[in-house]
Amino acid sequence: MNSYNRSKRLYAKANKVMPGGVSSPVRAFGSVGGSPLFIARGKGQHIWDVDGNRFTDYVCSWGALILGHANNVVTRSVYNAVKCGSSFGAPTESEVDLARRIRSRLSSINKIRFVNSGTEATMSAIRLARAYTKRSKVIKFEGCYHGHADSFLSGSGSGLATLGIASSPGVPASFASETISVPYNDTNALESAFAKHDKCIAAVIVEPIAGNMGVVPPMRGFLDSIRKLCTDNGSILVFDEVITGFRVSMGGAQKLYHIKPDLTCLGKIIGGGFPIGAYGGSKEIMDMVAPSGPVYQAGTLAGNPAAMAGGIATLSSLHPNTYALLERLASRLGRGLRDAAEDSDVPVVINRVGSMMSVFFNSDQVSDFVTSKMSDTSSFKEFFWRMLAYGTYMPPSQFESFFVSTSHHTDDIDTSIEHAYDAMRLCRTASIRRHHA
Ligand code: KE4
Repeated sequence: MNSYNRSKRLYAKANKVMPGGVSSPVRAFGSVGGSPLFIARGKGQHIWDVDGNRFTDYVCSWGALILGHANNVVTRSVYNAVKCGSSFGAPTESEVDLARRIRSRLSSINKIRFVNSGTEATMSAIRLARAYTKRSKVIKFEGCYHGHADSFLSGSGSGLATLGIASSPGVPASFASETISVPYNDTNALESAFAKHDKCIAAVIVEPIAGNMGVVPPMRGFLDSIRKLCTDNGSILVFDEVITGFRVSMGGAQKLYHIKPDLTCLGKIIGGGFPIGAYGGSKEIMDMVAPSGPVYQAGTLAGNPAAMAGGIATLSSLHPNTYALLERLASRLGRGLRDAAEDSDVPVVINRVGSMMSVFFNSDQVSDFVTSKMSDTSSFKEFFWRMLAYGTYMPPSQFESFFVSTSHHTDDIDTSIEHAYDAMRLCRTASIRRHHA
């Protein structure tokens, strides 16, 4: 049995100086209970907590570390960059390099602006879409999460779903009224929203593969219908590819589903584990961004050398066969977890696209936020802690995605699956006990 004593002591200290003892809510283990683990270091597919326990990591910094922890190429590249200075507040060659590498992979991007987080990317993209269309209303989808900007905090996934927060206080009703939430995968609801707000919709922002209500893939035709409705109504289609960008293919979800968005938001992988975000699109739209145009957006550390070096090293390590490897590893994990659940007659649905997946303790298809929230979070919690005890670190929420990196090996996957058989048996027993209590 693992000891988590040092983590517990640190958590008690952390709670005295930081809200919830964490720098981001979903890290606090809110929906699985107990104290969060404090992580001391990571290498490849493994992380070690401050008590010295080693875990196979399927969080991978929420998807940022597609090459695993402390990848040698990334680490060396960032070290060499910061030896020359960490920030100049001036243009650098590496920003041009990374911008050109992204542009060469995402044909919808002619120009790109770097920022410091996915939130900044989506917030800026929506501001730009509103300026370009001279409209104010934005449509998002229930269960999707686009960061914590005021426009996005109603009916959102990720930490809000994890903590059961329907919409955050502090967002004026006047702001919230400009955002319309409709169910994911519901084309009829989207058509109705467009009809109701005729020619007032500045943008539709969507996770082309939802990752923040757990993984929910787009149903056939869903993304095409969004594209057509935006085109027909003169609205901007924003693909939030902060997770999916370079995760599900070299060209992200837009390449996988052959959809050309008007704006794309990126983050996570393009920084190789360093603070980053980006938004990009056509020259016509992007040239509206200051200083080439009037739409203001700025940032002291935007395009900083560390994140640029991390991104360049990461993207230069990704090749078509990378995705074949990730597919083999992730499909093995998904199949194994499903088999382990079936072996104990635990109702589980696995949603997976490439190396992003979720295990829903649910007997029905999970295709939107309503069905996702019908999952048995008590069983997820049981499973989470059993797997943690065995040395498998899963995302501490039913409403997040597992990730596999290129540093995971089949024996890591097989060990996790082996442990899942036992964890599922214990879940089954606990579920029976709960139902008879
Ligand atoms: P950041 O501001 O956290 O860099 O990115 C916001 C964001 C935007 N769009 C999508 C699709 C995202 O998934 C995110 C952030 N993802 C969450 C986890 N699903 C970050 C984890 C956290 O909030 O601590």
